[in-house]
Amino acid sequence: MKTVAEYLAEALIAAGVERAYGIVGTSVLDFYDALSAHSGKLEVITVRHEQTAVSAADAEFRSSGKLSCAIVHAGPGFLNSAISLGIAMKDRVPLLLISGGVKRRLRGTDAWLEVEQKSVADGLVKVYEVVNDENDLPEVLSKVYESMLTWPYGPGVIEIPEDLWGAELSLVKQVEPPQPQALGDVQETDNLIEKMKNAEQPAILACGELVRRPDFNPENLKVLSERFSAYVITSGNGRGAIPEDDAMCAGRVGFGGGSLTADRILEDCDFLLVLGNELDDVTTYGYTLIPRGDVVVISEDPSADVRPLYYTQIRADPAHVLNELAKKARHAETGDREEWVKRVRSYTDIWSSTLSSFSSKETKLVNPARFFDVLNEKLDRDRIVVGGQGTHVIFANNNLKVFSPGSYLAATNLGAMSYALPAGIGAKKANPERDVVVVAGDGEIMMTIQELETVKRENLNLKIVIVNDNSYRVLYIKQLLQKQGRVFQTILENPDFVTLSESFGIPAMRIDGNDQIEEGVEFIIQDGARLVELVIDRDEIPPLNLNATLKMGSV
Ligand SMILES: Cc1ncc(C[n+]2csc(CCOP(=O)(O)OP(=O)(O)O)c2C)c(N)n1
Repeated sequence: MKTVAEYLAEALIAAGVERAYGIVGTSVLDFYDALSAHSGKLEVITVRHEQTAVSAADAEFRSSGKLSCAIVHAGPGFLNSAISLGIAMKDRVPLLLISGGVKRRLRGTDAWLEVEQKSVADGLVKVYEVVNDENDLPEVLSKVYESMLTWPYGPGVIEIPEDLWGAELSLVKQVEPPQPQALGDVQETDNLIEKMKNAEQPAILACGELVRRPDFNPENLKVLSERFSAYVITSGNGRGAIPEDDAMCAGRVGFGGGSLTADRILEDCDFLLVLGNELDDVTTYGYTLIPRGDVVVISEDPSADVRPLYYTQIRADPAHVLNELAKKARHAETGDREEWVKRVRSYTDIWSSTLSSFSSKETKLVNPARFFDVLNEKLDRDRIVVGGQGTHVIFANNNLKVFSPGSYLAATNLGAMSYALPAGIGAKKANPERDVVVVAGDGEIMMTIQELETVKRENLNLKIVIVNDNSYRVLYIKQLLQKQGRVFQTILENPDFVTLSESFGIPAMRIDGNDQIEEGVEFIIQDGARLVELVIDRDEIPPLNLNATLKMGSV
């Protein structure tokens, strides 16, 4: 006979879950005890805040496509995980959260630890199940897997009351996550090929929904794009759908680190094929920068129904449709689009020269763009870049390229600060051989700085760059530009990041001049965890589509 704790531990292992991140508490102590017997197969990693547990599990899926797990204590532990559940939900990332719950006999008595967890989770998770009877667990597990891994993907929670862990199941049934379903032929693909053929200025928007699908094949995106000179622009989640040094990749589109080339293509194309769920307010600067041409969205995401743009929608798995389209594109007549190619080249030239003039600018303090340009050259091609929320993420977008799907991680659609370091931890655990770089602002990192202890204890070879402008700069800049310079509550004082990092046992270096850039990059790429603080001037506005950004803020 297996107890609930033993059954769940073994079921997770059978489902291929390799790691669980969490913080222990009385409500999950029995589960920890069961897991201790399986540590060779399922590694348990203690973190220093529950939001880290969930975002680390989230980052594992984004960067490796494998399901991961978090464990939290009832009540306070669960509440601490809320922001990370929201981040995963908005970016359509599956992960399993196991939460303790109050003992069944105390439920509804306003007991110690008791809050309405399920109500709190409403809208933050795809599925929330409370197990009331030990024999329900296999069915609950199978229901949760099914829901998390059916599009839209999202986090799932299983709440287990403290008194249930030791109960023995009378029937033990093996439960595994569902296998992806192959879909039948999509009728509309001939029609789409015709639209591509007839377009003079075609483009493709690659979204998170495309890259997260198991059937996504980047080669096919390249074929479709090359055959029709349909430039690929991406959302934040779609970065790496096509290598960012590929001639057909025009970069990330939209607010918070878009390339001007991509923004212009979005506006100018006469046919936009959207593969996925993110023709949204982020990619269109709050719908102020919208495609002038025909738009077809291929998505199974419910958000496609509520977006205020008019377009044709085909409900289908975008990866599957892409594969069909690529097959047909190989034999289709594709036409000549010399004018379009020339025009895009002129956009690219303008944007490249804007970026390089910013990088070569002599600055009072360090020029962060130049630092990231040098770092970009030194990292392995299969690097993973993790960005925070704020102006600093512009550098993670503009100056650090990624070359494969799932290689750029950020809380794109919740727009949440505090994701970068937790996600860096999960990404590195799941990909120990790959370079993982966390790009965080001073405001961003101060929300989770305690996780340096996890980085040290886990001996993670993680690279952390703090872009320190001693401010919540994105809001500071808005106050300068939109509030007639009335700066209020956006200037900060920070600890000495180098001493702080060293106190955790992580070697660190401060760079406050451009003459230290080379040395700083050499320092950070050394083996082992390293932290570099870039001291920058908050008044140097980085390259971005300022007009679109300001317009977005004013409507
Ligand atoms: C959890 C959370 N709180 C507040 C905000 C609003 N916000 C967005 S960016 C930002 C400032 C970020 O500061 P920092 O990390 O230093 O980045 P910078 O803009 O200075 O590069 C704030 C307060 C948010 N997005 N998320």
